[in-house]
Amino acid sequence: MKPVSQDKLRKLTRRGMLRGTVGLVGATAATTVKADSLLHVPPRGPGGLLSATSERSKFVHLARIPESTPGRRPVDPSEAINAKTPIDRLVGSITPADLHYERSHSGVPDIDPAQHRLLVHGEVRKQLVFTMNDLQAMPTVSRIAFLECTGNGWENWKEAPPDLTVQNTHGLISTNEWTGVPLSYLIDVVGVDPRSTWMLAEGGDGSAVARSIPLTDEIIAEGILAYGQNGEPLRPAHGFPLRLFLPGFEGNLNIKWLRRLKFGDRPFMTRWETARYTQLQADGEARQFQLHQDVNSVITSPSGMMQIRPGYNRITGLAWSGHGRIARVEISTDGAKTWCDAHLAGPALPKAQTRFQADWVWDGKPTKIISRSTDDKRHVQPDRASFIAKTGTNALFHYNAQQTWAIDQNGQVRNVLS
Ligand SMILES: Nc1nc2c(c(=O)[nH]1)N[C@H]1C(S)=C(S)[C@@H](COP(=O)(O)O)O[C@H]1N2
Ligand SMILES: [Mo]
Repeated sequence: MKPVSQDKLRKLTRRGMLRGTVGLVGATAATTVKADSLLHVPPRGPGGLLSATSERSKFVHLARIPESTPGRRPVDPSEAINAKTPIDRLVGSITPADLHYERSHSGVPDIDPAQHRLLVHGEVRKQLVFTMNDLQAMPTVSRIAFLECTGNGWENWKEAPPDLTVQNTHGLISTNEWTGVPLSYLIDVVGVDPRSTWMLAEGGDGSAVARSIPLTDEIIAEGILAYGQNGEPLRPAHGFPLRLFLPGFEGNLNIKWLRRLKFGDRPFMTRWETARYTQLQADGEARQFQLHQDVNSVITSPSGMMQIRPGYNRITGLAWSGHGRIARVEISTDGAKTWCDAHLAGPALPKAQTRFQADWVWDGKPTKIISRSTDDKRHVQPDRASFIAKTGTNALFHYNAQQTWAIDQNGQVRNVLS
């Protein structure tokens, strides 16, 4: 990008301030130089050795946050149940596989793919056991899509701890490319009885996570028996050698270390959909099988615990919806009084995280910044007050209210409810 002179930058920022809007004005803080010269550019140097696999630069520090209970770091690493993605530090919309968030209920089993088997039984014409070789000989699909734990955002149900980062509040979502056998293909191979309306998927880990999955047109058309993740075999943490991947549906249904699919005409009512993963409503009734992940977004920069300066600041973040494509993201920099469209950067793929950005000139006065997304099915991300009015504060899952970041007079960014 061509550097912008200080003079022009001042004009741009003044224009931005006068209009009090956000947009893509192309302001930059680069230094202006007088001549075409390498004077300001460090010299070249000798290179290091090539290696079998490449590592991140020693200047780049990216790590997931392991958690024991929501918001608490485990004292003993064996107590971790979650590891959250550093979404404040990533660019674009794809999550590196080693930084994909993780939720494992009883650790990561060490499975030899040569020994692994998938049993398919119940209301089918042929009950079959598949090896990984059998599955890998079948036609494949690849799909870039997000995976999100239904617990993502639960820190802010009742209160907003001010010292949380966006990794703490929204780190249970990631976007990868998933490759495997279309569920519809497997259904044809075993000859699922048309009266089968549900499928039980069971994992091969100690906790035996098992979920009943309704065989809707959407799930049959889009489900994948995945063995590939970002171009390589699944990582053990994410289900090696085989997992179920259901784009747009709650994380828990995406059974890892998949060992069994059973077809039937009613839900199997496992403890994971009776005791766990139900939603306690405001009226005390519990809601079952709330399966889609709703439209959502969050500003990842500036975000919780960052410090900004008056003047030009680029706002960027991620938006997603389990119902389809992100159609629009709006941003408010005045505490939800006025809204402006953000720019969607990169592809807005269906059921994938979509990067958005906007230029902003901060006048140095305390304010609040918020994003609000809309998907192509016209779902609009709710503000917190209307979300809580509808759901109450007893629930734990599927929090998708707008996230507010407050900025004080020192430029310190904090998590607040609204
Ligand atoms: N077998 C099995 N499958 C599982 C789980 C598990 O603990 N065991 N966790 C579930 C939950 S709660 C989520 S959010 C996703 C997390 O997938 P990831 O760890 O690849 O991000 O896997 C789901 N599938
Ligand atoms: Mo989850």
